[in-house]
Amino acid sequence: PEKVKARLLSKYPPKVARKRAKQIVVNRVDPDGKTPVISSNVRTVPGLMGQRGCCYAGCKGVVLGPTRDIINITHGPIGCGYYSWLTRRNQTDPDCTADGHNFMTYCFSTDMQDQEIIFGGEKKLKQAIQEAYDNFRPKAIAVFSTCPVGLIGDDVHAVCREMKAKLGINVFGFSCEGYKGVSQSAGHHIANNGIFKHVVGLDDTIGEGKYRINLLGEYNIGGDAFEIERLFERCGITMVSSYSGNSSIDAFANSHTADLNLIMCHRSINYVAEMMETKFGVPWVKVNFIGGAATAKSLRKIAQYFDEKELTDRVEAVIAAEMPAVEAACADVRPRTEGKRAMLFVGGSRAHHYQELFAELGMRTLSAGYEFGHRDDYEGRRVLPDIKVDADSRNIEELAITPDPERFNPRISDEKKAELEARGLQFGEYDGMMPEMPDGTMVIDDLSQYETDQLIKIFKPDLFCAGIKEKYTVQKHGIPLKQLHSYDYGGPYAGFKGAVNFYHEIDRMVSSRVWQYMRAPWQEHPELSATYAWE
Ligand code: CFM
Ligand code: HCA
Repeated sequence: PEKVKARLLSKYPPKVARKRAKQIVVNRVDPDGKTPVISSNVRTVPGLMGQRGCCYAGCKGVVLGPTRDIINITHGPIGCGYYSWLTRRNQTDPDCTADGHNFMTYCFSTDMQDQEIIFGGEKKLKQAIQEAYDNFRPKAIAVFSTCPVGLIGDDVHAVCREMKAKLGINVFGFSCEGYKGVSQSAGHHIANNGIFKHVVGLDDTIGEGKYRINLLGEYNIGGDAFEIERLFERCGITMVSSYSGNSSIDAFANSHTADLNLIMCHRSINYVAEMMETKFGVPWVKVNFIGGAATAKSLRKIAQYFDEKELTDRVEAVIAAEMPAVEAACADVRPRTEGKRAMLFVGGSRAHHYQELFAELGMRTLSAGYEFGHRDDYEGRRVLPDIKVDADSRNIEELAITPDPERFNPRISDEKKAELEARGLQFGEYDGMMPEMPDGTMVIDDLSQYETDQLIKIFKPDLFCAGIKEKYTVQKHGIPLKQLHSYDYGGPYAGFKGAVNFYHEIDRMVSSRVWQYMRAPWQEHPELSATYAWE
């Protein structure tokens, strides 16, 4: 791997190579669980083609887009709204709320033109909010800023305050201009702050259910949340709110009444979990519903927390009833998937979570990395105190949260917490991706297209996992690509049923020779071939 690293860096100018050298790391795991340091959450070198998205994508597209009954208005040129309009395949079930509101099938935008860039866009934004209200009578309207909004100085927050007073519904804005921060990760933070400031805690009603949890960082891509909700229901666990797959604004408003937060995607939502713990006393634990064994383990964690025989028995009964089908499906495909080699370069959590599913299939992960994960997502939260806060991160507001004078209520006593910890339940912890990756594997942050091509040439993996921008270039190398963002029209892959779907999909992909049979035009007609001068 050290040689491969040197080869990846060899074509870069010295300054670029020095920067990338800190983001391309050969994993070493020592017995104390220490990992090498990886540089991450830093600016992409201009000129390198990367995988990342923008701050607006993280705020509107990722965190708030999946909420069905908030009208999300993109204040900006139409392309931003259009790109973030359900391309992520986040599903929802409007029958879950009484009014049946579902605005996700619409794309709301102020469709900013040159006129607004020159004379300002606040007037058009007010009109758009009014028009959305008149047509749909929603409970809430949210406004999302795109790059030009910050550049021309429109005050979306003032417009939202004015329209909130005028219409009498919740109207709030986000300064999530695309260029803020270094990736969509900044947008997650801004979205977390906004939802916490404007929505969480508005409804104190304690609903029914004995075991009341929130599921944080699960976005119902390809129906994942539906499968997890099915399991909760079977186990007798009540989900107060999900953040934010299949979610509604009323559930967010009430979510601080839950007794436990489960964090699926740590990167995108850890801020809400931390703030809810500080203000209301709700503890959080990390879960992972990707993989059969991981799902069973996560359900057991919930049972361990509530520590009541009734729940533990029921969770065990559900696992006993559902695992055999998962194990049978795995045993069926495993002779064909065993020993196959995968690479995963996705977002800020899936490059980690999906390694469990591949391990169940007997597949090896040669190399993996996040687009925009931070050091804690790679190395574990224990490195949080060592992370240097740079100017780009300092630009993102950090809310000062204190315990609520009336509503702060620690859900479990310190003694009980210590007892559960002694029994292995970790609170407020995430160990990150690297401690679970084998020694000598390559961990690469913010992978570039050039590095993608080189890795494929050097390793010839059996499967490459990434997104739509990488898909076709990888297939042109003769390697199948599985989109771990949108799932390529497939899914769900979470929970027990999801694992079975995934096993079959991966069997199909690594057992098919279709991409190797493809011949590019220049391979059949040598006169079309050309070489780059620098190669
Ligand atoms: Fe979390 Fe996500 Fe991901 Fe993410 Fe994303 Fe996504 Fe992703 Mo695409 S919230 S970090 S910003 S798990 S949209 S559902 S697939 S990059 S790995
Ligand atoms: C985003 C959304 C995205 C993009 C996926 C891809 C998603 O980052 O804005 O590049 O294929 O999951 O839809 O991550």
